[in-house]
Amino acid sequence: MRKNKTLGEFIIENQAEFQYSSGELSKLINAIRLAAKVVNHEVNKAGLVDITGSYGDINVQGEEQQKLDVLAHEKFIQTLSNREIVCGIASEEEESFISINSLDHRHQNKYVVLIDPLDGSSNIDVNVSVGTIFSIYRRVTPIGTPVTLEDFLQPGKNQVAAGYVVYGTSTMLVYSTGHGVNGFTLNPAIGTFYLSHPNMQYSEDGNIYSVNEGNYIHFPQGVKNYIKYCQQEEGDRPYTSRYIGSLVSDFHRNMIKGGIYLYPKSSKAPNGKLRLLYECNPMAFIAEQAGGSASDGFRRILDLQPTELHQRTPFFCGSKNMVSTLEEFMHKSPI
Ligand code: P6P
Repeated sequence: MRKNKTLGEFIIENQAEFQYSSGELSKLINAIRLAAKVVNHEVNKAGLVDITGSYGDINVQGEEQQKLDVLAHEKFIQTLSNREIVCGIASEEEESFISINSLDHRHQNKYVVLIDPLDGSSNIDVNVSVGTIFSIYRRVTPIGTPVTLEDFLQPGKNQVAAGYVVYGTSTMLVYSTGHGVNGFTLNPAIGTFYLSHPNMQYSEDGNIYSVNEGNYIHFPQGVKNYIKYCQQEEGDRPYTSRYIGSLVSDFHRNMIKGGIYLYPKSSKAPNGKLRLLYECNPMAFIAEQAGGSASDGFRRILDLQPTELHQRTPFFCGSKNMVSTLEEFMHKSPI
């Protein structure tokens, strides 16, 4: 596949692959592309303009809302709302979903989008990369009726597309529509994304493990045993520990170099910290499309049936053989 193809060219060339085609995917990805460029501009100048620091508001997660969180949320909502294809949006920054009616007020739009507008935003003030994560489904309730919660509470295997933007040393848009994973790098001078990482693949094995070891004593025994396994001298172990504290960045590095990301449940976070619908499901979709896997320690993430918009799940994701080894440790010590 020719590198340096622009994202726009790529979308047009691959539009037919999107089973619900008729250009709707193009509009969706173009909306995300536009919002990503706007957010990238704001993130890159955050240190210069006093728009970082706490917004003073507290979001539904009970966390201080960084101003850029709010800005990113608003930009994605705005660009996704006026494309006549989205009937509803759920965001980490909003307690309930946002219903979007078609211009003819006949609820003709077919897709719902779930989004974490700026994941890892606590890293903004220390100039560490952050990301946007998005997940796209076709609605399941009848077209012509208002969108309902049921349209959002679909298992991750129903996703028609998912992706992330990583605002790092360079800004990249990485996404999949179910036909592999491709990465596009933004040339900020001209505001164009270019295909830089065609057909991204997780290696079956890796030697990087990513976990916040500060929580070690709170982890389930199976996770503790896996971490000790990673640290033993044998074969290509001890592995390397790399943890940025930004899911998108840790995931992206591990997909390129091989590795596993772990966010277990703990006595402090009995269901884990990460959100199933707009963090784990999209990242799991991309991982599987790239030949990796994603589990809650016992079950495939994409098979989980959601019951709440902001529900959390333990999350283990990356190189297939590393995730299955982790699962073996969890099965041996299931509590
Ligand atoms: P901790 C950021 O808040 C986030 O949701 C992920 O991006 C990141 O991997 C994780 O939480 C970091 O959490 O508890 O290790 O600081």
